[in-house]
Amino acid sequence: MSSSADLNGSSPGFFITLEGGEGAGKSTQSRLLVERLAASGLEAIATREPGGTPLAEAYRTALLSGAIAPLGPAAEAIAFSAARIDHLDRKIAPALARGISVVCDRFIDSTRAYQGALGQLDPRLIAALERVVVGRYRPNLTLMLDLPSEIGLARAAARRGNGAVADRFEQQDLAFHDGLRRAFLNIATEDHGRCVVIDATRPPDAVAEAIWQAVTSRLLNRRTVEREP
Ligand code: T5A
Repeated sequence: MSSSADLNGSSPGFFITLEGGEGAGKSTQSRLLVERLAASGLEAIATREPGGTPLAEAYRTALLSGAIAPLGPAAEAIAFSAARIDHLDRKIAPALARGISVVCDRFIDSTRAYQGALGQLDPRLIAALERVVVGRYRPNLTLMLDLPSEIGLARAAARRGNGAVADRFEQQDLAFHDGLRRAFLNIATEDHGRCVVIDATRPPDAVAEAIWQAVTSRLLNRRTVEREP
């Protein structure tokens, strides 16, 4: 596994991210995973991007309203990254330093997929932003919640309810969301040491069980083996 949030050090905290298209179930599963980690004796917090701190939530409002969209995908990538700096500095890094696991709904792979692959940004810009912003705080494990775009968009629309307006990214057409799904799957293939693809079409409990198996085999059991004399 690449440089990650202190997996081999003294901190028992893990940095776990959930990624995937709109309505894939990331928020639902973040909450369930934090509960399961707590039940197994690991203190954990759920957080999200963009957001997680007051300043980053202000960026979220601007980004999801579409106010930054006219400036183009480079400006959006920079704004998501600025929000990420505050989120890392004020919430993620301090929690990990205290041995608290962090479960984050979206992180660097969303920038890679939305602004990088679909925004057609130069991969060198995305890589440079990650290097400057994320540094050593690479996730220990990324769970890619995969499902057909139509299902995810229907879930997101049902949750939003009648009359509420879709945000700047949900408003994109189906081809955009299909491309997004491919981009996430490509990331998972390229970075298979960090990523596990989870079939998110199943009921929430079944998805949660698949996630727990991935967390157990990729993180919890591995650490036990690493610490054996
Ligand atoms: N973005 C973000 C970028 O472009 N670049 C970046 O760098 C970052 C960080 C964030 C937007 O910003 C973009 C990507 C996004 O477009 P958001 O509101 O956080 O916006 O959007 P999402 O992350 O897509 O969040 P959603 O809330 O829409 O979807 P979730 O969290 O994946 O799904 P969830 O859990 O809220 O579930 C949606 C509905 O489905 C039901 C739930 O009860 C809920 O009603 N549900 C299920 N139904 C059936 N079966 C299951 N297994 C279900 N799981 C959940």
